[in-house]
Amino acid sequence: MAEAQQIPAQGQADLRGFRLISGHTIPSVGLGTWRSGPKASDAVFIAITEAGYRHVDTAAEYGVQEEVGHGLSAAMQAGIDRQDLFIASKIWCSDLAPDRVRTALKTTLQDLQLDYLDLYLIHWPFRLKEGAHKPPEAGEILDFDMEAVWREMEQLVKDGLVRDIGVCNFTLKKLDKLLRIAQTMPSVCQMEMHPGWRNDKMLEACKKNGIHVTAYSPLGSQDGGRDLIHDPTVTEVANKLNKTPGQVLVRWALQRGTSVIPKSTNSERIKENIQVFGWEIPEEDFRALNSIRDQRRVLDGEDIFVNKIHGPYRCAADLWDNED
Ligand code: NDP
Ligand code: 1BO
Repeated sequence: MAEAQQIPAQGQADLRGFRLISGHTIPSVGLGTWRSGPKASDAVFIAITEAGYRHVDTAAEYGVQEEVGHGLSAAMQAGIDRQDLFIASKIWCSDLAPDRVRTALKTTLQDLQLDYLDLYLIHWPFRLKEGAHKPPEAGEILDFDMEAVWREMEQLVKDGLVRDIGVCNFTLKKLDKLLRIAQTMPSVCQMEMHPGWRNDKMLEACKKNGIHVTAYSPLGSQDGGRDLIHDPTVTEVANKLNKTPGQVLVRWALQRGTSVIPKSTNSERIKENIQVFGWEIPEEDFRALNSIRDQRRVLDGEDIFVNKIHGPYRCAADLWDNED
């Protein structure tokens, strides 16, 4: 069985883990599971038992929580302690109403075969009617009462069902609103981040407020994403350091102080993506990666939340509060 990627007691010195505002530690490299399909079970098992991952990222909306649960359960039967794992999931937009939060979490826990989550995130800050179309039809975007939903998330922490709570896909404006109403601080903000979309403004705002950032789609995502693996700057740095482009992209995220959740269902690439410790990207190469032009999101949410005619969001910029 693979050694865990041990988190040193002194914290984040070697970037294997980051201390959250709650005092808990998030392992810096996690396995993403979006679009992993039926392969999610094996991927999770291999990641934990052979590659040394201790952090898995999933979501109700990914439709793979049962498979992830099988993988986790098999890993625990093989001798991994639950307390050594960090499992994150997300509440979907159709459950963003105070009276639905606890039921949504309970379903997630049941699917994952767990009795608590390490991290529960608001997947997107928009409420959808149950069964909403993609893109939404008129009337399928409902009012999102952020304060009432956050109170319910806070209660999950108090009840020991969730260790930390957080958000994804927030803007400065929405973060500011949340910080004004929160009694329990968001520990984590998960956002798209890679050298093709650095999103420095949000990273700075989170750091200023003690909120840890997890970088999603670190390789440029999949199925119509951006091919950062073959980006000339990334491949040049990888060749120079004798690392793979995937490793350079994951390490870049760590050196920015973010945890990172590359998705793979391929056992070789799962192992490759966590071989990012004990070496670093030198300053000049880090700067080169930070200079990649054509900064743009891969996942702007338009397909899920924009109705160009009826609104309330008529274009992607509306979703991001015109901050990009
Ligand atoms: P990634 O940026 O992680 O890229 C995944 C793609 O890269 C897959 O096609 C994968 O294929 C391929 N790949 C993996 N490793 C390598 C490698 N070393 N070399 C070459 N190709 C590789 O995409 P995601 O968008 O999936 O983001 C990662 C995770 O972040 C998600 O799975 C999800 O958990 C989370 N996420 C969260 C979001 C949110 O709204 N909060 C939004 C989007 C993602 P293969 O599997 O065949 O290896
Ligand atoms: C549909 C959800 C986007 C990936 O998290």
